[in-house]
Amino acid sequence: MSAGAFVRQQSKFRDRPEGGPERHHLYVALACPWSQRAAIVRAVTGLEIGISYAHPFRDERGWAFPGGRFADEINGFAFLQQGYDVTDPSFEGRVSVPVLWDKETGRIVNNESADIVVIFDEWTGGTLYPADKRAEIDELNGWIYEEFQNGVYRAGFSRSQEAYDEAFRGVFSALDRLEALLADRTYLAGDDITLADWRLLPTLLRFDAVYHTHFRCNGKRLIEFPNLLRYTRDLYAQPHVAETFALDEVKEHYYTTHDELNPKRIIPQGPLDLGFTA
Ligand SMILES: N[C@@H](CCC(=O)N[C@@H](CS)C(=O)NCC(=O)O)C(=O)O
Repeated sequence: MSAGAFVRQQSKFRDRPEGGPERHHLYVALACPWSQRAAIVRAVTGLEIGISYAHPFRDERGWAFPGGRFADEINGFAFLQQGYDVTDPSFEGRVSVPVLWDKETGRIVNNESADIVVIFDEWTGGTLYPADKRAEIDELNGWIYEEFQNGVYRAGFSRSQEAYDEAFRGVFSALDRLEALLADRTYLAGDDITLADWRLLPTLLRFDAVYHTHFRCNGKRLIEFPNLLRYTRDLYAQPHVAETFALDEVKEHYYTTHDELNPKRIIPQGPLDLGFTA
């Protein structure tokens, strides 16, 4: 890895839930791609679990619940930090979403989206992560996360030209690889939608509106990849998926929260056509 590379912190809470969904609650920010993964799997499986939405703007106090649509009806937290503090008073890392919360013990069970989507799938019958496809799904998840989904962040938060160049190359080689894969497959692992698809989708939805501009991933736009665009449109049109995509929140979050990248906090008007919403 190059000097000046962005390194994401490891998720701290990785426990398995005790009991079923009714005992739990999900905290997300729809602005956040890792949160949207969890929100999508909750929505498409019809999982009955309560959900609270953090406000898209984040300052040094972290994810907040200022009220209205962005209220925490379960614990009345003003900041998600409070949930981290009661779970582990010695926690000094960054307060991240999504969070799976145990209402009985009053603690965070898990704050890793990759785990949370598997838990949700198990609670709803396990059809999105079938045993015979697991190895293939895991292999896809590995490079897609590394090169593409975390790669856009590494490009955006690079502190050197070299680190940026390396991340940029990874992002576009992953997009080329996905484009080639989708030339003869409907979904990543074949004819059926799996967790690999729902994990990937949030990054594709944000690509042209945010990563292309804000994170300098401007080699090409998503709409220039015909197979990926077809695939994104298909997934976006599945029942309940569009409800989890809050474009205004996404744009507000990225363009107003990262002052080192966009100090004037001006939110771009475009793109006028994302290609998958119509
Ligand atoms: N590995 C975690 C990453 C979650 C994550 O990084 N979330 C971001 C929002 S997109 C966050 O909450 N960051 C808080 C911060 O950096 O202060 C997951 O996938 O659940």
